[in-house]
Amino acid sequence: MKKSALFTLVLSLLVLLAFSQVTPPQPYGPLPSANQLRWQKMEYYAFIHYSVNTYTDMAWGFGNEPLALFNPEKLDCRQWARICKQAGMKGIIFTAKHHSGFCMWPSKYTEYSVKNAPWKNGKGDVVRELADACKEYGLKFGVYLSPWDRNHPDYGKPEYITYFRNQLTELLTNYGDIFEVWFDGANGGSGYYGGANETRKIDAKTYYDWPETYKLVRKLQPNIVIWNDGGDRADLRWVGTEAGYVGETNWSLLNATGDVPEDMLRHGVENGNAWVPGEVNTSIRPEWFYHERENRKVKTLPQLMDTYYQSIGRNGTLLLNFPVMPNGLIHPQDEKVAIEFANALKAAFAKNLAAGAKVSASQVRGNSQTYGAAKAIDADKDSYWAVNDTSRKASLTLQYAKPISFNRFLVQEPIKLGQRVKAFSVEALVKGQWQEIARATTIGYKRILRFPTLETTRIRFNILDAKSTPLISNLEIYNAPIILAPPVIMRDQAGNVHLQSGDAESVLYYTLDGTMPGPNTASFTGPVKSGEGKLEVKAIAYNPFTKQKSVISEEKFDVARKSWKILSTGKEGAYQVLDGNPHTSWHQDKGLKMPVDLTIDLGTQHMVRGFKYLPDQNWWADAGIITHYQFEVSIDNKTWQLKSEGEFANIKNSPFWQDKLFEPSQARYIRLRALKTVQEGAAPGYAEIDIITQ
Ligand code: FUL
Repeated sequence: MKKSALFTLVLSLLVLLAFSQVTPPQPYGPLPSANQLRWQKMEYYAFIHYSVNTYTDMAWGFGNEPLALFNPEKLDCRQWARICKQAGMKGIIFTAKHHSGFCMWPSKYTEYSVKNAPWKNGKGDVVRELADACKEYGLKFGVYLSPWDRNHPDYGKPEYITYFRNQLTELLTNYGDIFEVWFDGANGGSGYYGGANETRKIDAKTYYDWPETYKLVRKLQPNIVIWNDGGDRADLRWVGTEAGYVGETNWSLLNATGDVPEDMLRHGVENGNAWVPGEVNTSIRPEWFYHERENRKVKTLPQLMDTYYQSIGRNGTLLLNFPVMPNGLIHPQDEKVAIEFANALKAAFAKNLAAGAKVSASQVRGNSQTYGAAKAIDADKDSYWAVNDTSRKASLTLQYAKPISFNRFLVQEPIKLGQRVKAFSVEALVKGQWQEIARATTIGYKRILRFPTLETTRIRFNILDAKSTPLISNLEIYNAPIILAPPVIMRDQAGNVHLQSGDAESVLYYTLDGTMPGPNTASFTGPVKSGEGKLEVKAIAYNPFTKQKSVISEEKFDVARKSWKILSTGKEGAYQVLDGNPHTSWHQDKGLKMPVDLTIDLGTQHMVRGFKYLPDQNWWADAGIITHYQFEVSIDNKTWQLKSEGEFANIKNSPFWQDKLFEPSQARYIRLRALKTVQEGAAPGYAEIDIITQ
C-alpha cells in the first residue's frame, strides 16, 4: 500500500472513531420528575412558623385561641424575605394554617382567620404579603396547610375534607406559583372543634383521600412538589427526625406502597420502586414557634455547618425554620447567625480546586470524549463522565503541577438518569504514598465529605460499587477555612476539664489560672486533670494555618464534685446532675408528691455561701422545671438548717443557671427541695446542681 493510501485509511478510521455514536447510558431504576429535579437544585430554603399560638407560647394551638390575640405591631414579610435572601435561601414555606386551624389568609370558608382579627382591622392577608415579598426578593413560595384542624367543628367528618380542599384551592389559586405544599403528619387528637372540646381520631391513611387531593394540587399547580408524612406516597419524604440530618447512606428511593419505618425515612430504600427524595427539616431554635426562653438557644455557626454537611452534603435538601416573634419580625440573633452561616458557606466553597487539575480516568465509555473524565470537572453540570455498561468500578484521578491543600470533596451523579453509586472512596498521594482519606456509600444529587486538611499533588476518586453503570456529572475540591468558634468549656464530676471546638481542625489553647490563653500556653489534647479546687478556665481556638484566633471563652468553677454522693435516690442516672454537661439531665420519679428532695453528701465539709441550679435544657422538659424551692444544709445529715427559699423568677422563659446566695455556713450535706414545678404534678428535672463556696 502506498504511503498516501495508508495515511488516508488511518485518517478515515480516526474520523470514524471520533464521530462514531457511542450509545448513551440508559436511565436506570426510578427517575425524578422534572418538578423533583427542579426542587432538588434549590438545595436550601426556609420554613416560617407563625400563628396564634405564637401569642400563647405554645408549640401547638388548641383551636380556641381568641382572634383578638392576632395584632402584631411590626409584622413585616419583607423583613423575613430579605433575611432569607441574604441567608442564601431559594424559597420560603409558610404555615398558612397550623394545627390551631387559624388561617393567615382571609379564607372564605371559615371565620377563624386574619379577617376577624384586629390586625389591619381585619383587612390583612399574611399569605399575600409574603407571596409578594418573595416575588420582590426572587424567592419561591410554598405553603404549609395542616390537615389537622383543631378549630373546625367538622374535623373528623367527611364534610371537613371538602373544607380542606376548598382551602387548598384558595391557596393554590390566588397566590401565584407555589413550589411546595406541606401536609404535616400530626393528625387527630384533642382540640376545640367548634366548642366540642374533645378528642377526635382519624385514619390518616384513608380520611383525606390523598390520591384525589393530590390530583387537585397538581391540577392547580402543575409545577409543585408535595411533601406528606404519613399519607399516601408524595413527591418528597420526611427523614424521620427534626434534628437536622439524614442518613449517610441516603437513597432517593422508597417503595410506592407499604409502611415506611424510621430507618427507611433516614436512608431511603436501595431497591425502592419510587423516586421520593429526603428533605431535612429543622428549626434554627429548638422549637418551631417562637418562645422567648429560647433566645439564647439559637443554633450556633458550628451547629449550622454540621447541619449543612448532614443534609445537603448527604443528598438531601435543607428546610431551615425561622420562628416569627409576637411583634411580627424574625429575631435579630436568628438573622445574625443565618447570615454568618451563609458567609461561612461562601468561604468554604469559594474556590473549586478541581477546576485547575489535569484529569484522567481508568476507563471512559467507548473511549469517547462525550463521556470523558473532563466532563466531571467542567462547568456544565449536565455533562458527565461515564464508563462501559458492564463496569461497576472505576477511578478518576486529578493531578496537580504544584501541591494543593484540601479538606472537602464534593461529588454529584446526573440523577435524571437514576441514582446508582453504592460505594466510593477518596485517596490522596501524600509523600509518594497513596492514602485513603475517606470511604462512603451513596452519592445521589450531591455528596460532600469533610476530612482534615491534606497536602497533595494527586487525588483519586474510586467508585467501588454501583447498581448500574456509574455516571458522575460533577466533582469539586475545596480547602474550607477553619471555623473559629470560642471553645465550649466543661468540668466533669471528677474535676477534669473538657474543651469542645467548633471545628475539629482548630487548635485549642487554655489556662487554668485565669491568665490569657494562646500559643504559649498549654494546648488541649484530651480531658485535663485539674485537681479538686476552684478553677478559672480560659480557652481560645487558633487556626494552625493562618494563626487567626477566636474570641476567648471563660468559665469559673467552684470546688470539684468528685466525692459527692447523691443520697436521696439510688438511681445511677441521677449523677447526670453532677456530670458538668448541661445537655444531660435527670428527672425525679413520676407521681411523687411535693415537696421532692435532692439530698447530696459533699464528702467533706465546705463553707457554703450559695448554690446553683440549671434546669433541664430540653424544651419538651420544661414542665419539670423547679419554680419554687428551699435549700438546706447540714453537718451531720440529721439537723438541717434552711438557708434559702423562694422562687426562680421567670425560669420558664429563661431556663439558665440560677444562682442563690446566702449567709455562709459550714456544710457537709446539702438538700434542694422542690416545692413547685412549672406544671403541677410534673416530676422535678435537673441538668446540673452546684454549690458556691466561700
Ligand atoms: C411537626 C408539627 O407538629 C410541628 O408543629 C411543626 O409544624 C413541624 C414542622 O412539623 O410535625
